[in-house]
Amino acid sequence: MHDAAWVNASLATLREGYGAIPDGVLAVTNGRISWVGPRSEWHEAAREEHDARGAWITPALIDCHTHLVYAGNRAREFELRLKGASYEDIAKAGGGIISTVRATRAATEDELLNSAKKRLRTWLEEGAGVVEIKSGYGLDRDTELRMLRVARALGDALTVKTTFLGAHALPPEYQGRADDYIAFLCDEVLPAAAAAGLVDAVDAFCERIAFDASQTARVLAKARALGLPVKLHADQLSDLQGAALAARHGALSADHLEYSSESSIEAMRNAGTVAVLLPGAFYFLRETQLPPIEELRRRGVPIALATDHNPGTSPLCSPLLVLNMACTLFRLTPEEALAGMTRNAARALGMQASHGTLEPGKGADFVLWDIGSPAELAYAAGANPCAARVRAGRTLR
Ligand code: DI6
Ligand code: FE
Repeated sequence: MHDAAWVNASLATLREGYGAIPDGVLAVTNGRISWVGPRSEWHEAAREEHDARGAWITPALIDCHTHLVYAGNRAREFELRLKGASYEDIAKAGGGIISTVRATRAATEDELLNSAKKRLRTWLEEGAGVVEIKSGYGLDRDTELRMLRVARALGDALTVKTTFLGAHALPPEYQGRADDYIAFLCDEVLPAAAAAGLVDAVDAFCERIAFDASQTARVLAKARALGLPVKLHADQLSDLQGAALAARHGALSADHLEYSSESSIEAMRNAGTVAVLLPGAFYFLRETQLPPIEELRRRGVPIALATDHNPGTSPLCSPLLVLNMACTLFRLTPEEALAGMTRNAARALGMQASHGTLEPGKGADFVLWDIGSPAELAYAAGANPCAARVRAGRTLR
C-alpha cells in the first residue's frame, strides 16, 4: 500500500532523454518515490489518489549555481555598461563585486534573509525543488559565515546546498596581498565555516580579475583536505585552463567554460566533472564567445544549466527562462535543456542518488505542469505553466 499515487499523468522521468511515459502513474511512500510506470502496469493501491488531469510530471527543477544571498543591487552599473563601460573596467574602478560586498557587510542577518526570501519566491513558483547558494559577498570571516547561515535558513521552503566562495574577489583590505588573503581563507575562514556545518561544497573564481591557478589550487586542495567537494568558476572571461584544474581536483562541476580548451574538456570527461553552463551571464555581459557545446556533446560530458543569479552579471530570477536561453543562445535542444536543470544539475551537486529523475527510491520532489509536451518548458519564454509542486510527497501549491 503506497501513501499516495498520481494518476492520469504524462511522466517525464528524465532517466535518459525525456524518459517519457504517456498515461503513467507515480506513487510515493514515506516521502520517496515508490512506483513509476505506465498505468497499464499499475495493479497496486494507494491511500490517496491524485488526478493529475493529463498534466505532465517532471522532477523538480534544480538550480545548481546561484549567488542568491546579497544586499543592494547593481542597476546603476548595468546602466554604465550600456553606456560603454566593460565589466572589467567597473571592477578595476572599485565597483562590481566589491560594491555588493560593501552593501552585504553592512546588512543584518535578517535583512539578508528577507531580501533572499523575496527573490526565492520566483524559484518556488517556477517548480524549483533544490537551489545551490554561494557565499562570496563577505570576503571576511563574519559576513561569509552570516551568508551561509542565511542560505541554510532558506532550506525550509526547498532543499538548499551551500557553497563557500570566499575566493570570489580580493577584498579592499587585502589589495595587493592576494596570497595572504588565500592563506586567511584556508587557515581561518573555511575551517570555521566547515566546523560550523555551513559548507556543502567549495568554489573559487579562477580568472584574471580574481585569482590565478595556483591561488585557486590552494583553496581547492584545502577543501579536499577538509573532505569537502569542489566546484569552480572556470574560463569565463579567458582561458586559464581552469576547467582542467577543476578536473585535477575531482570537481563536481566546472562552471561558465566560454573560453575552455579541448584538452580541458577532455580532462573533465576523464574526471566525471559536470559542465555547468550559465546563459544568463552570457546574455547580460553580451558575451560572443560560446561555450564549447559541440566538444562537450562529442566527449559525453554532462551539461547542466543554472541561473547564476547574482546582482552583477546575471540578475536573472527565472529558472524557466534559463531553459529558453540555453536553447536560443547556446542551441541546446529542449531535451538537453530540461536534463540540464534536473538529471545533470543533480550530478553537479553530488545529489544524483536522491534527486534529478523520477525513479523508485529517490526523493518525491516533482512538478505538475499544464503543458502538452515537455518541450514547451523551454519554448514559451516568460510563461509559467507550473500547476503544482510536490515536495517529499506533499503538495505545496
Ligand atoms: N563570475 C560572475 O559572473 C559572477 N561571479 C563570478 O565569479 C559575478 C558576480 C558579481 O559581479 O557580483
Ligand atoms: Fe557564478
